Amino acid sequence: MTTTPEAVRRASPRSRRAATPPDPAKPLLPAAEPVRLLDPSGTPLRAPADYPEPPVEALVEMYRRMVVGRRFDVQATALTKQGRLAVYPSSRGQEACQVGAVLALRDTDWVFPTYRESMALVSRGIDPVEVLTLLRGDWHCGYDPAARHTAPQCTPLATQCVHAAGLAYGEAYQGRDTVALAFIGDGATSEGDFHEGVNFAAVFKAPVVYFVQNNRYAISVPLSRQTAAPSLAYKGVGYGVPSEQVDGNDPVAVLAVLTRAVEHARAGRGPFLVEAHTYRMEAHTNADDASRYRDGAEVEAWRDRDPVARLETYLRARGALDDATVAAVAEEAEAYAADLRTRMNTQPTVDPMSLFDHVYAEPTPQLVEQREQVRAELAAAQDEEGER
Ligand SMILES: Cc1ncc(C[n+]2csc(CCOP(=O)(O)OP(=O)(O)O)c2C)c(N)n1
Ligand SMILES: [Mg+2]
Repeated sequence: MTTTPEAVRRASPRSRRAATPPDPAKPLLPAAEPVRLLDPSGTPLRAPADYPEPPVEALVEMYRRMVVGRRFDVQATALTKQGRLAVYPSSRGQEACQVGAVLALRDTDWVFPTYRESMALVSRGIDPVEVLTLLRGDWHCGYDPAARHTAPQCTPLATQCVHAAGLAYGEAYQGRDTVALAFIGDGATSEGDFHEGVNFAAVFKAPVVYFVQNNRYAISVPLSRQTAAPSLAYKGVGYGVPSEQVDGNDPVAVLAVLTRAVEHARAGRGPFLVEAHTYRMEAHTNADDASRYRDGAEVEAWRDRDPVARLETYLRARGALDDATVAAVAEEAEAYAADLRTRMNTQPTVDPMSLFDHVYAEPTPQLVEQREQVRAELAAAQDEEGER
């Protein structure tokens, strides 16, 4: 049989197509643009098929928790100025992420927070005084992690990523359908522990949601000096982890995307990575001056994308929120802040000697020596006080 050039030309496109294997990375890839269900003014956009809009009651509850959470955050910052808190990392501007993560989970699921997540923890129902215990300078995290299914707030960057992978693997191994959600910042995705945690979770199909809050800064380091990745969500794909990016100041989209990510993990399909594009409105902590490394125009531009106002506008337009409810929520937030103020305005009673407890099961000789030194210094100070 002779093959004419014409026959080859006609046959080749199809055979070439048939020979191209499907791209295995494609199902893992995030959307080209962050998922968005509301525009910055609060006007609804068409929900993508993968991310149906959450029920309206959940969104009203989200609004309530975001308002209370913001008021808590403002109060905590004020407490640092009054000397009642040693340090406070604000999450103002990140309310949709803080509350959305909590609402996407069950109470029996585990949260692995960083120092930035106080708002998420109070939104989980943990007593705010307990949440602020560590930031007040105590040696313990204030709440019972096992009872609240919430790990202590992690200051060593990204270490919570491996803790979450281990816990989630253990839960699945014991036949429970618990999901672990690990918060992580943009800067911390450059840490080895982030990569080790995501890789372990992927290989062993641990039910973890890695939730990257990309607030565009790691203290003073801007995102452009942190990574050359097109989006932090692409960091999951290299480990075989399906990943998504979402507008982190769009509360409806955040809840929709995280709900799907949690469902994916709970169904036994392994970890999921979500990157939320958001912005830290305040300085890194009260000890930082953000005006030294970012200009006011940038901050103002993000003020226009405020997540609380965005959700309020949307819910009012839908008829799901009225003046009376808005006023009642504001009143609840004020009462919450007043109660926190009162309880934080007391001098905590701490025994300096407790510094040495719980360090080791058997104290080292150095620790014993240091303990004796502190005991002697305290006794001498007390004698001096008595003589005056
Ligand atoms: C292992 C480690 N290295 C450095 C630090 C100091 N540090 C504290 S916060 C921070 C920036 C982290 O930025 P990012 O991950 O974006 O989180 P954000 O503070 O913006 O929420 C750094 C470098 C640390 N806590 N731990
Ligand atoms: Mg950051």
